[in-house]
Amino acid sequence: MNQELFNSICKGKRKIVIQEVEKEIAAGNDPVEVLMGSMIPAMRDIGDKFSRNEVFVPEMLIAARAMQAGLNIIEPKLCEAGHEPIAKVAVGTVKGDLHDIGKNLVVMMLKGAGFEVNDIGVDCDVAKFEQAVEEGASLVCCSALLTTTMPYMKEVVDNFANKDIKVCIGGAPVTQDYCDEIGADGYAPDASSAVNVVTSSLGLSA
Ligand code: B1M
Repeated sequence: MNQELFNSICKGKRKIVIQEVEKEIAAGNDPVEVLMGSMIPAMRDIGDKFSRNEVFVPEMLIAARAMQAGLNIIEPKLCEAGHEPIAKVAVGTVKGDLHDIGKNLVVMMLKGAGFEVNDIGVDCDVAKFEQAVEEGASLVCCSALLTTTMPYMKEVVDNFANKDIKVCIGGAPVTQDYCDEIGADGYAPDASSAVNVVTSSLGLSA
């Protein structure tokens, strides 16, 4: 774990985050390791502090901005693999939900695995997912971070139920049980497993 990177995300020190991520990449360290070992744990830590009322929304926001600055450096490294696009998918955070870091990671991992990804952003209603499908996506990924927005995933699933479009879901409050309950095609607990779930839902070999 890079403690300096972890601390600077927690404290929202964007410039130090950029420096530390650049240092890690220059040293030849695996970007996925940097992400999983230092950056994601920092976001988890800030969330735990928020739960204990030790930090508030502004601190979460500056931590998220610092995290995103680091992700912007990591993204091109993950996508350097240079695969031919294997399928087109769309990824969005559902209606009412503005959390986008996990969604951005899913986008990055899918791109890195060779998918063409339409990132449709946050606060996506069914019409936005529909539009992405009209633009060529054969599978949509829904992200939700709030227990209050998670139920919207069922509306997306129901919308595509009789069409040949797969729906995969994920996000901190989402579980495999919930996936089964609403009839989604797949659930992934993290961005790396999202690649496997999307791949198998589309019937592609890993
Ligand atoms: Co928010 N927030 N937040 N927040 N926030 C949480 C989610 C919370 C758990 C904090 C807490 O209480 N401990 C809590 C939700 C509680 C609940 O619903 N039960 C919460 C709350 C309450 C709120 C507000 C309501 C606070 C308020 O205003 N009073 C508000 C809601 C705004 C809204 O969306 N309408 C709010 C606002 C914000 C900020 C804007 C300040 C900021 C978001 C900034 C941004 O995203 N640009 C923020 C943040 C940063 C967080 C925490 C601290 C971190 C989220 C994060 O980025 N995690 C979060 C606490 C936590 O998660 N522990 C919290 C890191 C990220 C890498 O993980 O997103 O889980 P995650 O994504 C993972 C997996 O879940 C999975 O892969 C990702 C990578 O491995 N995954 C998928 C995600 N989507 C997937 C889709 C897939 C597959 C896998 O498709 C197939």
